[in-house]
Amino acid sequence: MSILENYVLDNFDKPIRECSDQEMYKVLLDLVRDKSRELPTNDDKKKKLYYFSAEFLIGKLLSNNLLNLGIYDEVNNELIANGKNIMDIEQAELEPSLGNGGLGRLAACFVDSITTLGINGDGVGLNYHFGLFKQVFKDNQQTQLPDPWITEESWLIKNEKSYEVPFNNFTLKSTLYDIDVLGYNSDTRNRLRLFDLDSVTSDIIEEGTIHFDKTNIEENLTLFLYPDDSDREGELLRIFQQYFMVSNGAQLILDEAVARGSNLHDLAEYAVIQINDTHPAFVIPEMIRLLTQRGIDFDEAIQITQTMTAFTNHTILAEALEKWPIDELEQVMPEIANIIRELDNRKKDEFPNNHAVSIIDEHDRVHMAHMAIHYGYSINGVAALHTEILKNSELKAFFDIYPNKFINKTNGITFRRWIMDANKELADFIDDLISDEWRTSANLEPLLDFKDDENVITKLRAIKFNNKQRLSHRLETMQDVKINEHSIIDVQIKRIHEYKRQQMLLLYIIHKYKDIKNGNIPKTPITIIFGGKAAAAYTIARDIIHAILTVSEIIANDDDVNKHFQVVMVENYNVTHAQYLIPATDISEQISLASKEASGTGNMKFMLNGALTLCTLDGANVEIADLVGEENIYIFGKRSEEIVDLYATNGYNARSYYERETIKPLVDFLIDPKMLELGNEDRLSRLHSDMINKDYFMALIDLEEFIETKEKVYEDYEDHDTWTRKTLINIAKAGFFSSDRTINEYNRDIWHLEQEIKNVN
Ligand code: RUG
Repeated sequence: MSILENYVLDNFDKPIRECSDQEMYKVLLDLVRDKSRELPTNDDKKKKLYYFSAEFLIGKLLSNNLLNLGIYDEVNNELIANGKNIMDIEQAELEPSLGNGGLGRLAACFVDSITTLGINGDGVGLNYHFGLFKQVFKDNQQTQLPDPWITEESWLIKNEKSYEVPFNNFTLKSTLYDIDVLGYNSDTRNRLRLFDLDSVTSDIIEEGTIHFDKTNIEENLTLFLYPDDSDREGELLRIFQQYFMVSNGAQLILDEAVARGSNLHDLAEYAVIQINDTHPAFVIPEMIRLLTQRGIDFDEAIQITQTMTAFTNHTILAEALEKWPIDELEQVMPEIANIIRELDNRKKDEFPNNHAVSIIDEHDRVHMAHMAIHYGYSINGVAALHTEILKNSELKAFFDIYPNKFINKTNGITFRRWIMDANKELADFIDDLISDEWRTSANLEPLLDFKDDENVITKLRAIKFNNKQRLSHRLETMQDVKINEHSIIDVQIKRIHEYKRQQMLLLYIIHKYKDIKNGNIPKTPITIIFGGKAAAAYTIARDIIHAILTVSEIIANDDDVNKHFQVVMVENYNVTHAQYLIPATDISEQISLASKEASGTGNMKFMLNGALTLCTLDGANVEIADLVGEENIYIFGKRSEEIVDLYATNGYNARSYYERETIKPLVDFLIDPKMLELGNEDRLSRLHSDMINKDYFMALIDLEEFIETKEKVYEDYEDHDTWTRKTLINIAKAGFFSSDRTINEYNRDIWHLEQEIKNVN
């Protein structure tokens, strides 16, 4: 009997051919769940990693799990033989809304690699019912709606475990849901452990909004990821969420460690915690509290916790380095506030007069990162440049006292999702050229042997074109937008943030629009695509989205221009969209203000899929440039040291750039009558004024060089063979960015867990 027949007959009592896509999705879900359950967890191994993260942006799981189980081809062939298309079936799967951006996607790549390498490690987080939000465009503006994703047919499996979390005036009892995490050809599985609350209900959300009563903790706790924290109630809710997550996680750790034989004094031999960004940092005082509750002396509890806790920093932006008022912690969890005071007192005694390393500052705010650095044994940045900036400027005061705690771990991406699943045609072609050994080793360097092979170059171009067609089809069905499959596809997809400088690309678009109006027609048509969400309370980011959508409408309506130039903003950008966009892209926009992007991971995905990077020397772009060489990447803009210096000396004046004759007309276009006719005057004038008077992330400083470099990139594209040869070199050099390499390094240098010996690049 074939792999699917039994399942289909059991479920629906009819042949595959007669099942709907929805029914086939159910069949495949059952099949994958059964196969996963046959795999043992790693519980027989003594020590275990707990990767604590507020976000796990896992994306759809069906294809990925089939791939990891090694049955994708068998299933796919049977589907094809019965007139079914797996891509259509996958439409039935809702993408879990458990993350926001790079931080959450990194966590998802990591759990995949952890399992692939046979490491005993689970992810610990929360089960948000409505995710961050669903982005809907209305009148060229972003609106936010709940993004429900949990149905009978999601991957969540209810677990019996439940813990009590003691808040100030009440206790909440959790429910635990697991999602199995499969590794590539792995004979064990791990899990995402997502804590939830049965009493949470959507009834309290105001219809058509993401607003709800923020004080009703029992009913709202796990509704949304990052609920609006622009007022005190919102801050308190975030603290409730964070404490709920870590208290459950810490209780789980103790339970499991004791079950495996720990006497708690030796807990660090049984468990290691990785704190992903500051959101889970309360796990430190909570673990200390739980250990003392179980009879361990306070000093020893601190020491045990410290030897088992490591911290990853993902940003140098002050706004994202959380600081919570101590009185708010007192209101939510007084015992934890007391422990934090004690932890702070000890460090104030140890480092008198060194205010920069206080946990509680002079405004009575708790610096979560400071607590994690003092009371953890390791702190890592996520790209070489980022770690250097941490050591030399942002966290210098800590580096001076704990030089040995600092370590770099450059991010990575799982090749299972980002090429084997997202770009099957390219993956298969690579197999043909260099055998499929790269699928486990991530070593793509043998591709370099083909860089002068005309057939290979031609085939790479054909694959890119097919991926453009696939993208075009998707945009047409999802958003009713038709793009030109023969155009240059130029893409910036990431959270909308001023430091990422979507507004700088927008100014380029205005330049190009004017240029085409003046008769300078591009040789090949150009399509610029944006994707990304702006935090609901981040006004300027929402203004930027509005300006992009308004300019794109002007261009679309202009018959002098629209044949040559198109601007699209993908609605509700998510992992699934990324899987279509990235393989189709020619130009990867990585244009953050140098020093501000900790790493970036989209940059790695694009490179792996044969896009050329247009970038500043920021985050992991620096490492991409080192790998591919200057002739295979496009670099522009001020360097990180100059920018750090400008901030230190207050040396940037936006207006002096604005006054330049090349720049003024571009910025002023934001309030051109054409724009005001279609757009919202408040939003456009606010953005206009901000760019002239503030421009905190210096979009104008690099604008002229950016325009120049972009023109050079488009010109270079015209030499198709040279361009494609460069893309091949990029693909061949992408192996370093496999998350298997990253996780191998975390394990070697930080976690020290049992690992299967795998051939990791
Ligand atoms: O902005 C950073 C990215 O540069 C990085 O690649 C990613 C994963 O390390 O984390 C992103 N990040 C940082 N997302 N949220 C934060 C706030 O701390």
